[in-house]
This record gives sequence, structure tokens and C-alpha cells, in this order.
Amino acid sequence: MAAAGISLTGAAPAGTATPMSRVVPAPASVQPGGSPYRITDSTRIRVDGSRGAREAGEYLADILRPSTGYRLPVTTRGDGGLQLRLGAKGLGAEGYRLTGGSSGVTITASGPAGLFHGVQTLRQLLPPAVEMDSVQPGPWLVAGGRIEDSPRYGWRGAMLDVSRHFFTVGQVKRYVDQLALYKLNKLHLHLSDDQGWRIAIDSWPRLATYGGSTQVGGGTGGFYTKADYREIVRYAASRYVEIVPEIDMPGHTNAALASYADLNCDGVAPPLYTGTDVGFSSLCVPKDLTYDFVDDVIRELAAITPGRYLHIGGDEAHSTSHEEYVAFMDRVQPVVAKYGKTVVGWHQLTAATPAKGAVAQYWGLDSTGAEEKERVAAAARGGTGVVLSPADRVYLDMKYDRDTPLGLDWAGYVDVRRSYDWDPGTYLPGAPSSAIRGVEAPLWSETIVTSADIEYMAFPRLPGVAELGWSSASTHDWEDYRVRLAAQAERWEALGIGYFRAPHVPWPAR
Ligand code: NGO
Repeated sequence: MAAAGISLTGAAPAGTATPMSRVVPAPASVQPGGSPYRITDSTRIRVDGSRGAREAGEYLADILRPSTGYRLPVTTRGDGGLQLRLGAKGLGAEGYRLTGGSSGVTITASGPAGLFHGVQTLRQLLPPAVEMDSVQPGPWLVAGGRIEDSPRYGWRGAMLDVSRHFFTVGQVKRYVDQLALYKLNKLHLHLSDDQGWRIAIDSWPRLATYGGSTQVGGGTGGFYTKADYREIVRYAASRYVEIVPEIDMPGHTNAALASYADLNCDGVAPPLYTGTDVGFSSLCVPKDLTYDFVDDVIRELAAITPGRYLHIGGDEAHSTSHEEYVAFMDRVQPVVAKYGKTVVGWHQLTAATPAKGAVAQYWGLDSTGAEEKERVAAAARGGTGVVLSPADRVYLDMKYDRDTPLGLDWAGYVDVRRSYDWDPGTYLPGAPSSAIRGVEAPLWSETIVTSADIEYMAFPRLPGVAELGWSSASTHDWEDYRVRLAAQAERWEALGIGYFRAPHVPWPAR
């Protein structure tokens, strides 16, 4: 028997407020206490005059109105109710403070991103039915107490491979909303690979129209027009998610090589490719035209990317010699800088000379050889930033277990505990903790076709990666986490997110 008010499934019993200690990712500090606040027909959302508070208020209202059926006007006048205010000191760009009591709930932050993250916490303190788009009975209680919260890392990412299978703007927006729920702040889009080029480049139009015309398995593929891409960027920014675009080079380039014969060393365009092999393609490193191509692509992509980063891939260049790989990276990285962006590359970039300030994305395994790990650690000691995406921990395309119908297993099975139970701060031996920028969960799409596929692989693992990126190491505890995770399930159901009912998590009965 569970003690009164505590349910073993982590869900708050009907009519009681969700405890503040249930939030995912775990906040930095939680002091429960005092009476709950009840949202009613007369509740108002009170904002200061700032644009950030107004936008966060409208966003909150959009979540609350359909399910509560209340009007919930957003106003700058009066006191009490749901208050969102900027101007708090000392919480950092993304931190917030949430205080709740019988007269209302107040979220304060130093910056608008903090207010937005505070709203996500408030959302989780409300019953899962708040996510429904039809009127629900309530009551809408928010527990009393105080949360003070800010992230451990500035890079809390997810990656979506839109090349192996194409995903529409609407599908990407849906994923952005799911990232925002767990305070993730980067969406890395893998925009090109052997199987498809997914972004319109005006100076090389066939990249998209021809290179984007198929995908794994031979479907019709697709690509984003610049207007589509701008819309993704805009929508993500409204959720404080920064888009990190990737053009993978010099390998993983068959779609480009197929589109323009001149890019090939022998001047012959290969056919489009719809299989799933890797490592067979390379841009022609000695050819000058290659660098005209790279300059055009990076210039046009940088011009529609307000974010700081541009990812140039660099993984699995098995058809490029080491010397050519180094020469290529020496020539291409300055182009990224010329157009005002910071280089990100898969960690093979550390086998060349990473540009000053570059970020290496580590995708090795626990079992990766010491030499390779040390090469990344040495770069980190020399100033290269590191984002951790260990494949046998956070690759969302790895199967959970042998029965998982989707996904790959080259890095082994990655169950929920495995994806959560590690520490980014100590993961890479010899890398200074100051070099670790954060974590990112890639979802490669060789076997992923629909939004339902995305969600089945991301849930429940993605919230754990979000927690590794946001929460301090001192909160890390699988036994506590799995109860908090289980409590998310009803929210996913209300949002129409189909998830894998992983074993060892006390999911609520259906
Ligand atoms: C590797 C490879 C990708 C695959 C993925 C599948 C990296 C960085 N390169 O990860 O091309 O899609 O595995 O898990």
C-alpha cells in the first residue's frame, strides 16, 4: 500500500496537487510547502510589460485554455493569479524561480528563456489532463512552495536525421514542442547525407530538386525551401530552441555528387542512393570547384540561420585519405568562420585540426579505444568544446532491446536506464569538465519514417537525456528518476505521444 497521497506510479491522485519534487528534469532546488493555488474561471495571467513575459503568457494561455475552458486573459494589470515577470537577478539566461501559494503562482527570471522554462515546470505541476484539447473537469491545483532552477549545461540537444527519411515542417515543429517540454534548447538538423539533400541552395538548385528527390527505401524524399527552413527556425526560436544545421562533409555526400557530375573527381555523377551503407562517398578534395560549392552552401545556409553554429559533419570519411581529410577541414573550417558561425563537427574532426572555438560531438561508445577518446580529450584540453552523444547511451535510433520493432543495434541495445545512468561531467577521461558543453540525443532515421516512429524511440529516453543536460549531478538517482518518469506517461497520452512502456519503470496502469 502506498502512503496517503503518494502513488507508486508517480501520478498524483485525482484532486491533489502534483508534488514539486516530480518535475523532469529535476530542478536545482525544491522547497515544497504552503497551500496550493487553484486555477479557476477568474484566474488571470499577469505579465510585466516585456515582450518575453507577454509571449510566455500567451504560450501558457494557449496550453491552459482548451482543457480548463477558462478565459485566462493575459494582462499587465493587477496582482495574484499566474504571474510572469522578468528582472530577477542571478538566475542566468535560462534559469527561473517559481513560487506558489494560495493566492497565485509567480515565475520570475532574468531572461525570457528562463520564463519559458518556468512555464514548462508549471505545466508539469498541473494534472496531465491540462494537455488535452477539450474541456476537462479539473480541479487545476498547483502545489505550494518554491523552485529555484537553472541548467547544468548550455547545450541540451536533440538531432533529427531528415536525410535518410524526410520529415515535413509540421513534423519538425511537433518534435520541437516535445523538446521544449523537457527544456532542451538545441535541435540539430542533419540536412544532407548520401540518401538526400534537404535544403534549397539557390546557387546549386539541383542539390534539393534532384538530390532531395528520394530517401532510404526509394520514397519521394523532399526538401525544405528557404521559407520552410526559416519557418522551422522561427518556430523553434519561439520555444527557445536553437537550430543547428548540418551539412555532412566530405563523406556522406552521395546526394550532392549525384546532383552535379563536376563535383566528382572523375566527372561522373553516381546514381542516387536509397540503401543504408555508410562511408562510400567523398567530395573531391583536390578540386577547386569543391570549395566554391562549400562556400556557396555555407554562405546561403549561414544567411538563413540566426543560431551561432554550423555543423560540418566530418564523420565516417572512409573514402577520403587522412591527408585529404585534414586538408579539407583546414580549408572548410575558415569558411564557416567567414560567414560568422562556429564550427561543430563529429568528433573525427579532432583527427584534423579543429578551428579555434570549434565544438566536437563525441559519438563513440563506452568501449571505444583509449586512443580515440584521448584524441578528443586532448582537443578538449586545447580549447575544443565537447558535446556528448555516446552512441550506446543516447542514440535514440538504437533498439531498446531485441524485440524493438524499429531502430538499429550496431551500438548495442540502449534501455532506458542505460540512457539515463551516466554522468556527462566524468564520461570522457582526461577532458576538463569546463570543455563539456552538454549532451545531445541523435535520432538517425534509416528505420524511422513517421512522427509515431520518432516518438516511440524518443519516449521515454529523451527526457532522461534532457535531465542529464539540465539537472545537477547531485540529483542523479535512477530509483527516484524512474518514478518521476512514470508520472510523465499520462501527459504523453494526453498529448498523443506514443511511447515504449519500458520495463523497470512503474508506468500507470492503462
Ligand atoms: C553513425 C553514422 C550515421 C548513421 C548512424 C546510425 C554517425 C555520426 N555517423 O553516427 O551515418 O546514421 O550512426 O546509428
